[in-house]
Amino acid sequence: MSSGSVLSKLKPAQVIEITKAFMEFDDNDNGFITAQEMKECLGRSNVSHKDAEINEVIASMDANKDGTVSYEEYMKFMARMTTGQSSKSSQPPKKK
Ligand SMILES: [Ca+2]
Ligand SMILES: [Ca+2]
Repeated sequence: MSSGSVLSKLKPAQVIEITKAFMEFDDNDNGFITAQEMKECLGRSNVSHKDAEINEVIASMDANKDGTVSYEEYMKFMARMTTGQSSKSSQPPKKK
């Protein structure tokens, strides 16, 4: 069951934006983002990044810890980011 309450807070335009970004990241169109794909995508757009940071972002999105980020995991993560209090995103919550 996929209907999360966070998702319903997003505006349709935001959902479209976020979905587009997902498709950009998902280079081989299999519906999952890997750290590798995200690194390559950022590399293509000349966004400077550290591998360790990407790994961290992927890990924080990867709710079921299978090493890839599904569309659903990604959407939930982005929904939290988008609807959360702080709009600046680069500080993933520290978890023990
Ligand atoms: Ca993929
Ligand atoms: Ca996953």
